Amino acid sequence: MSNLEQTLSIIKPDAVERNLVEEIKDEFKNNNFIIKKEKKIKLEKSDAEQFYKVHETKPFYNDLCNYLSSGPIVVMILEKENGVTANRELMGATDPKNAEEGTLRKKYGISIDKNSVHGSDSLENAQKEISFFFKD
Ligand code: IDP
Ligand code: MG
Repeated sequence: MSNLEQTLSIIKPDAVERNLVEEIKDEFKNNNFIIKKEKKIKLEKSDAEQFYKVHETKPFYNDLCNYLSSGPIVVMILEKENGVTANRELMGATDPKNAEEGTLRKKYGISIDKNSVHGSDSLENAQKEISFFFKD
């Protein structure tokens, strides 16, 4: 049975800064994701704090929010069969050091904070994150 899912992807400041946007979008397209919507934006710190609210008690929360709001990002709605999990698999582990060969974070990530991409971790969070960035 078909299980088409939408998920939220972000190309983070480190990757935008290194001009990797087109290359990373091609990775998604080559892995049969459809980019339904996309926009390049720069967040205010308060936006990043709201987006990463689940992490507010973590020691890295402040740095994380400073980082995500430090430069332009590209946010996308991706669609694919089992899209949420498929995107997490394509991204690889949070820390590029632990990411498997061929994953985006292995290929492009610099460090655990500058790990190039964000992807929703569940269908419920995907829906929340999509409506956070795309209001219609
Ligand atoms: P995820 O992006 O793989 O879903 P999360 O645990 O949701 O990972 O963490 C959100 C982001 O916070 C990560 O992508 C990473 O950039 C950053 N982060 C996670 N754990 C650490 C840490 O221990 N130190 C610094 N940054 C971290
Ligand atoms: Mg996460």
